[in-house]
Amino acid sequence: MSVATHWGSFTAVVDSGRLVRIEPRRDDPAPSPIGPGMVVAADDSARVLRPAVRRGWLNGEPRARGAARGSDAFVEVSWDRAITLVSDELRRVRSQHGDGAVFGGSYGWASAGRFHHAQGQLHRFLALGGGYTDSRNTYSTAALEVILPHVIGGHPWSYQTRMPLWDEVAENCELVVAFGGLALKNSRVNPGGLARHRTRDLQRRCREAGVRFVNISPLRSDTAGFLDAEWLPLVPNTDTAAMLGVAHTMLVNGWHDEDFLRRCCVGFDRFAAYLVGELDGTPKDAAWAAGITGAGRDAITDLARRLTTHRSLITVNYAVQRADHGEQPIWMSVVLAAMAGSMGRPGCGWGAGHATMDATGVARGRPSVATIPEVPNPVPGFIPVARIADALLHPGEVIDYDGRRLTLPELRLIYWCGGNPFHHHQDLHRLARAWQVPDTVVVHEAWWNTTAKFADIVLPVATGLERDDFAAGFADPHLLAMPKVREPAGESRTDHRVFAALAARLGFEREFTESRSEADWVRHLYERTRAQLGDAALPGFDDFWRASTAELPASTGPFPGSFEALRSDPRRFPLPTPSGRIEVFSAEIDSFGYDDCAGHPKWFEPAEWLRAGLADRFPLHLISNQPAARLHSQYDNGGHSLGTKIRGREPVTINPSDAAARGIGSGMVVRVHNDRGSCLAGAVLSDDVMPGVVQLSTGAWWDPVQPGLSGTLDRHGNPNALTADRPCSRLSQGPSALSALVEVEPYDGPLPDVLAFTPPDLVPPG
Ligand SMILES: Nc1nc2c(c(=O)[nH]1)N[C@H]1C(S)=C(S)[C@@H](COP(=O)(O)OP(=O)(O)OC[C@H]3O[C@@H](n4cnc5c(=O)[nH]c(N)nc54)[C@H](O)[C@@H]3O)O[C@H]1N2
Ligand SMILES: Nc1nc2c(c(=O)[nH]1)N[C@H]1C(S)=C(S)[C@@H](COP(=O)(O)OP(=O)(O)OC[C@H]3O[C@@H](n4cnc5c(=O)[nH]c(N)nc54)[C@H](O)[C@@H]3O)O[C@H]1N2
Ligand SMILES: [Mo]
Repeated sequence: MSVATHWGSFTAVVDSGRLVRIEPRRDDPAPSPIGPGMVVAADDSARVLRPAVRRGWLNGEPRARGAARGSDAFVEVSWDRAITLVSDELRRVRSQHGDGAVFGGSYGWASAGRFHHAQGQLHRFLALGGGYTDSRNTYSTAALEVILPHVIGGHPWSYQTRMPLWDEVAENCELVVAFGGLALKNSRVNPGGLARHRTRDLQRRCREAGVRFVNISPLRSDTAGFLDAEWLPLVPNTDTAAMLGVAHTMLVNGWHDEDFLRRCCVGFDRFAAYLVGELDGTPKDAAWAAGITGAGRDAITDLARRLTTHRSLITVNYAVQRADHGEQPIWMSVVLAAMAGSMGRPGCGWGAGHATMDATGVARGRPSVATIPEVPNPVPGFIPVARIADALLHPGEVIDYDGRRLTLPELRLIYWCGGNPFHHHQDLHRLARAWQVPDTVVVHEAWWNTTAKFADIVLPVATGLERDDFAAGFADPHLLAMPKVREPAGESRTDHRVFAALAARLGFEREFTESRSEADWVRHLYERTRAQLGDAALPGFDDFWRASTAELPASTGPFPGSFEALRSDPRRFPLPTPSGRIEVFSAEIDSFGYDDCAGHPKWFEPAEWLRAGLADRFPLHLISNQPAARLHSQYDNGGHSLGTKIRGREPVTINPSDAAARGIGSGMVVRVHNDRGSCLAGAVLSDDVMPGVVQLSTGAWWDPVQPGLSGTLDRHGNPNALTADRPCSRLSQGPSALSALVEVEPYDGPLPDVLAFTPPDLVPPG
């Protein structure tokens, strides 16, 4: 039977209802090893088998005091009782505190599937029930999503259809300069699923066509070996300074594309004045950039020369903007590409996120595919996604966001479905404190991960293997059948079935289900897609289900906002910005008057970086990048991720010179720490990491020794025990996970057992 996941398509081998194996599909040239490992997790001891309620909550103990969430035992209850508790509490909170007191922002990747999409189901349910406070933007690219509409205009994600594809790079481009690299591990996934992994072979094609690659990153391994990339490691978070140094060199040598800047951009003069130091007396020249970034002066000058004498592409990944002032490297990369002379030329110019997902740089899009229908949310208020702890700790406070003033709402009930905040949020100690504030936390989960342990009511849900659905990934031209491979574990139910039961209790079941069964919905959404495309474009549902895949017709656009069109005739093809051109200077951003985001790209010192005073005590920069072995925290309990652990801990990679200076040997358990917290991890020594940097991937389930104690040791290795909950700037309020300093030392205390995958104390139903 076919299996569709965010990390690819597989085949499940099932024997009398039992899941035996998950195998890669033969037509996938680069299948992800995450798939086969899913079997280990399907029935592990961490599965949530019955609805469960935190003991203190059930006893009606004061909710806003103490630190019971995260350490209490749970009482298992019947589904009927659980549905009563949740529906009564929703009714109480709505009537006493208003609909905006219900937080349904519920960020997270959930699972593939057009119908059983966790957030889609939750939002539909909460909107029909009166509304909810939502969240805006993503943990992935909040800074990019807010800055790009000012600079190049259009939808925050429209850059994905406006940047060159690998094929076009292979054909037209000579030099790719990648800020943050092009890590193939990241192209293992694609949101919503994918039929085949294509990035590796397309990158190979570029190399075979003679394209040269420069990997600007703290990790050599951020480009594949076969690309033979030149490695230019920079002090982390200094990309903007490097780009400014390159830009200055272009400008003073007259190598920049004056014609394009004049016709197709606005405000270059204002920026140039900053570049040469007219106002602050500091020219942002190659020597200045070298002093900040640690890259040699010649390397900066050389980049300027090569970028302007070759058909070049500047691409920037997402990690560089998940940092303090993360808006700047994105904005500056656009400006640098505009100066370099290749902007708007086929296969060249500028891009973001090449290789961060399989489809980015592979395809521009696919036709639209129906999903669980949205219902307008009657509550207009929202929070920037990463400001959740702020909202809980400081309701009523007013914050800036993209030129607006937002009042943080008072949240009384948190409803999370399809995400894992106790993996994804920065400074988990602060989140754990904030989490004690609301009256009630409801979580739908399949496993007793940290977020489930920090809830009041946990409702066990079926996984993507345990329900019928179909998938369609971002920019992937396939529909993929997702037949139920096995029955839901224990008493777990689909999210939809839970919401339907709650809606029935609250009096809007018909509106929620539209009187369709789950099977009817899946068929209905497929048939709607088919009708939209013209019936001939796709087979009937039964044929599709038998074949398990169907090819979508090619997506022909339109893809507005093209830089090629802009270059050809900026009057006829203006960009959707206020000036109709690329905004090197944005009068709008300038008018906001922010001290942490000016009217043009600018170098701001990060709060934490290797040249900060704090580095005296914490001299290593923590790179908490995406994990190769799982999707964030998903399937950390799967066979593949478990197999990468070192004495049960998440691996942390450190340069041999830094390890030697600290007496750290390969395979040793170490303690990574700073003023916010500490975690254990297993040491890996490698020259692939530049000196001064340690790399610890995200997603190991947070395993605090004392969940209520701020700064408590994490036994397992989640980097968010160490990161800062600090917004990028007042403009985007995005997360800045990649700006954190730490120290590492051998851990010679008695090794505590990892309890991340052990359920809390469960009191069986009485
Ligand atoms: N330090 C640091 N932190 C980071 C980042 C970083 O670079 N550094 N990166 C950030 C980024 S880019 C992201 S996108 C976030 C990711 O953060 P998340 O998207 O929250 O992480 P996931 O592990 O994918 O969490 C998905 C959760 O949904 C559950 N789930 C899966 N399917 C279903 C379903 O059908 N129904 C329900 N109810 N639940 C389901 C899974 O069990 C899992 O617990 O992390 C962010 N955090
Ligand atoms: N296997 C796998 N793939 C994934 C995911 C996953 O969980 N697992 N998550 C997906 C998601 S949600 C997202 S948003 C994307 C994220 O895509 P990215 O944000 O691009 O991915 P990361 O792995 O966080 O970072 C890539 C590299 O950026 C480099 N880097 C970090 N800081 C800096 C810096 O200051 N300067 C420079 N020049 N480089 C820096 C690091 O060396 C890191 O390895 O990945 C997606 N792909
Ligand atoms: Mo992400």
